[in-house]
Amino acid sequence: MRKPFVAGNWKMNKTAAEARALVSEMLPGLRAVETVERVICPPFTALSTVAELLAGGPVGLGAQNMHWEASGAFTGEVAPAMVKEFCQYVILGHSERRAYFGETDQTVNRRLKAALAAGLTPIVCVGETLQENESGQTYKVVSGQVRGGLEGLSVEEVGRLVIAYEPVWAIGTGRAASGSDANAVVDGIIRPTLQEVFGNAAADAMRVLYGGSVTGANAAEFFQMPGIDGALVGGASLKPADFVKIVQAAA
Ligand code: G2H
Repeated sequence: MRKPFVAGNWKMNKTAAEARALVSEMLPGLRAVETVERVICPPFTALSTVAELLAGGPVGLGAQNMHWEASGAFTGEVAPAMVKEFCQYVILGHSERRAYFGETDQTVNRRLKAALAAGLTPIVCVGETLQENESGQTYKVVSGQVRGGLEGLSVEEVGRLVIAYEPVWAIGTGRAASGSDANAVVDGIIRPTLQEVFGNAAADAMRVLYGGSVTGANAAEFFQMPGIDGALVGGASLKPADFVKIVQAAA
């Protein structure tokens, strides 16, 4: 009942010219997997180029962040309407934004409200660090990120977003969580928190992705889990054969 969802987070990789070549290579394979909602999230500077390649097709386009203000004196920032001009999706609160750029649950919440108001589908990232995991704080941290990030949203708004669970210790390290570890957080922390705050139906309907060193070789292990509805893919989304394989595994 929850449509599988796979998004590729290119992070700070690929010029517009390189993006054109990469998307052209993976597009036929991505187009073919109709039962999966599939999304590519290149850097801002490649959005216009990639939007042209995806126009009118089934593959969605997302940005990797955006500001909450509509316009004004915010040097270096990108506004919701600027993202919406090219994209249908936006990643918010990625752990790299939290760790390196001061992102907090409060700023994620502001971005999230602005993204929903702009008609974008937000992909909201949550996840604990290694130190938090090892000191038994996973419940507190992840549940707190869900509560804080989604604070003040209506049930209808919660129905228009996707959550990505990305344990920070598994990101870009080649050390993926196990499928059952990830599922334990998704169905043992994230959905119960949603249930408490927004009710049963909202918790059941929420698509929750796993992210962190997902590859063509390990994707199926996550997609077999009852609570995991797809993946947010970093490194492997830059490899056409691997990314198409991950999307196929989600079908
Ligand atoms: C987690 C993920 C994509 P990777 O950041 O958001 O990246 O798959 O490279 O661990």
